[in-house]
Amino acid sequence: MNEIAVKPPSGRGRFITFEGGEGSGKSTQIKKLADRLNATKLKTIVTREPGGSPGAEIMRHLVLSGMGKLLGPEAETLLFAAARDDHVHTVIQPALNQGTWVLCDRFSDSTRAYQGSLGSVPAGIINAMQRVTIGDLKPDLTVILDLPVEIGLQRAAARRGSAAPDRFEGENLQFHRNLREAYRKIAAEDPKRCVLIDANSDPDAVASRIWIAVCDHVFATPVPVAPA
Ligand code: T5A
Repeated sequence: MNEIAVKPPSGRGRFITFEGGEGSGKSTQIKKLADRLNATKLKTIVTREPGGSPGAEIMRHLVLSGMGKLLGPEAETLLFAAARDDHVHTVIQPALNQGTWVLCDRFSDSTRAYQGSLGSVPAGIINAMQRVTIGDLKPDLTVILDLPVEIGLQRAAARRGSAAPDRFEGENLQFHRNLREAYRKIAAEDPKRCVLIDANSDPDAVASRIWIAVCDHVFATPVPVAPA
């Protein structure tokens, strides 16, 4: 594909988030997209949640160790929100203001899916936390990677090796099936922002699908064709 044929938009940076179940390939695909955007000379950073800033990385350790679970679903949600608040204000918003594109591995849809749909935290509480932490900030595009949960969990287990599963990887199969459905619902409810990508193919094929979505939703140009 002729990457340089894409004319980068100017002004504020664009905000693209990646979502999906465990082992769905978010980290792999975010790196591929960053490489592709860098080839268009766009300044791009890759970050993640929970984490992405020094303060939020401390919270990441707390929640993924399972300590947040002991406090109950609402308090655990507050920990994710506190991490997001620091990340948004110290990393994401300043970068966007400077014209940098921000690719983020998980964002507020993770809270909606994991703590809302699966953790039964009421939508009113999640919305209130969101107003405080992210205000009007909304991704320009959210890529939701979709694949059978058994495959995602196998990939995550193979990558983990002999290390113990983290707080959410250790949940049962039904939890992960419900999670997949929660993400499909999020995609269906907000089709302007979200694109559901079939992630059950080799990494390059998945990357091509994501690139088409980026061209369509963010660049608002047709996918560049390979030169003759
Ligand atoms: N969380 C997070 C909440 O509950 N609420 C919140 O608000 C937020 C922000 C974060 C956890 O926190 C929870 C959700 C999560 O449980 P994490 O450690 O950041 O945990 O992990 P995850 O985000 O879940 O991501 P994973 O590390 O599990 O997987 P990825 O990033 O989706 O997948 P990736 O790219 O690392 O790939 C996994 C393996 O599969 C291979 C890779 O090489 C790798 O070995 N792979 C493929 N193999 C075959 N075909 C492909 N297409 C492949 N793509 C990747």
